Amino acid sequence: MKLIIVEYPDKRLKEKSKLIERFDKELHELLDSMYEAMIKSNGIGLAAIQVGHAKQALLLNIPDEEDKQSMETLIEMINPVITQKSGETVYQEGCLSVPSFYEDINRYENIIVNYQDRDGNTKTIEADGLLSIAVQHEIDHLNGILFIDKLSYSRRKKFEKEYKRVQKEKKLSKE
Ligand code: QAP
Ligand code: CO
Repeated sequence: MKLIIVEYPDKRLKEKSKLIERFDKELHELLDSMYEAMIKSNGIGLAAIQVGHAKQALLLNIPDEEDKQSMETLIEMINPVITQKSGETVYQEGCLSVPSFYEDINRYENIIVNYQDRDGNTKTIEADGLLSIAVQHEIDHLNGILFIDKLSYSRRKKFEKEYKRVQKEKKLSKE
């Protein structure tokens, strides 16, 4: 399956993703293709809606201490729910669907998440640090929320102006 990453301001990014009920070959193929798309684009997290599938599936691949990404540290979450959250943290986030932009975003420091794996087994994970931030960012995608939706009015206006300028430049450089 060849997947293309959907970019802002594509309306699909505002869709709410649906619960996954069938843990079949079709789901496994989607997850495998999402992994390929994420690694090829240098991402550490990807939600299914970012490749046009409104299903509650996401991937996380946080680099290790040596800044290496590997299949062993890949986490696949189906139907994730945050059951506990505490503390506060700020991180300069980016998103494969909002290329070339990074902004400081407030998140919870610690979270507990219930989810299912690709075979439908129930799992619980306690996360802090970058993993916690990434999970919150990706679960926002399942609810149609982008990190730029969390900016103040003035920072959002600055972003829109800057983003349009960069999109125009990109278009010109392709011609
Ligand atoms: C979400 O983000 C995230 O603009 C994953 O040109 C963000 O993988 C998790 C990327 C912050 C934790 C902290 C963005 C790649 C990748 C770009 C990504 C770009 C190339 C973003
Ligand atoms: Co994102």
